[in-house]
Amino acid sequence: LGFGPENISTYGGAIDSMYFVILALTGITFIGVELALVVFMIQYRQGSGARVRGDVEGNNKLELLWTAIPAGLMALVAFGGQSLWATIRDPNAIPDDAVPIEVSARQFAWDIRYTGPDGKFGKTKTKLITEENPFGLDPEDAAGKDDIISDSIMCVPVGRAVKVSITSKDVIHSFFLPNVRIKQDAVPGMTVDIWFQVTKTTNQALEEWKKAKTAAKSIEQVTREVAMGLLVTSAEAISGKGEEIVGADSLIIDVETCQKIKAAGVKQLKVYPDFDFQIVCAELCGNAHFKMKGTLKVETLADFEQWLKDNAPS
Ligand SMILES: [Cu+2]
Repeated sequence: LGFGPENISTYGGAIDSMYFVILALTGITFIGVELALVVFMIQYRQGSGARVRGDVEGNNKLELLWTAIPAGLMALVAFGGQSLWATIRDPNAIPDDAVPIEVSARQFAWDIRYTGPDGKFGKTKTKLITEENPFGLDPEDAAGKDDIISDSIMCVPVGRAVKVSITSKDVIHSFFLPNVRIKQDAVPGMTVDIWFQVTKTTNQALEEWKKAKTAAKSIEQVTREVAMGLLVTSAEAISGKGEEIVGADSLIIDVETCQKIKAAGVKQLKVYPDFDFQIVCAELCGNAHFKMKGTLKVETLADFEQWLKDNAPS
């Protein structure tokens, strides 16, 4: 319904709808109450001569009504959201075939662990935790030999459920995937499981976004924006020649490239800034909290398996 960033999770749409219903209920109530306040302020302002008539001690009917209506609305919201809450947060609702992933938060990054080919996480010991061994993997345990550890990049397969077990090594953080509509506190000494399933890959989202949202800009404007720090990772020429420069894959366009593009005769182009789904920390956790970001890479199952292989311990 247009709140927040694009939804890419199976249950995100239901959360957005519920968000809208609650916003509508509370919004209408807010406007009604504020309007009544303003009307009474004007009506009974000093010097208006207006006086409250009769007894203001109490009106049982009115009091019953304004207690019953909010209570009813609250109950409606609570019961209406119950099944959605259960789908998302009931540990028994986590699909059995979900890909297991562990997340351990620290100031100011996310350590992420996969089981590796054996499907088992190796044993860990808190006292073995170091910068090089962020999970404290026990070298004695064979199950841990193939565990894959990634710093702040979480790769997940599209269309498959993923189970994430979240904890923290230092202070309370909050693991937040805005596009997936999931947020869970990362608490030291405690592990909480969440799950989600993503409906489109990063590449699909990027292609759709390119089609829908990108307007052509003049080469002069692009040069200015790049000079000011916009990171452009691909572009498309609209008029003039220069396809060979602009069309190159995984090209980072800097001011110098802009000048080349201009010299080649391109007057207008569409530029595509760097695009990724983000992992953010939603709990003020220290002085670099704002930098505590990660990347959620959504790949096809084949590319996900390739990513695991590429990141396997050597
Ligand atoms: Cu944090």
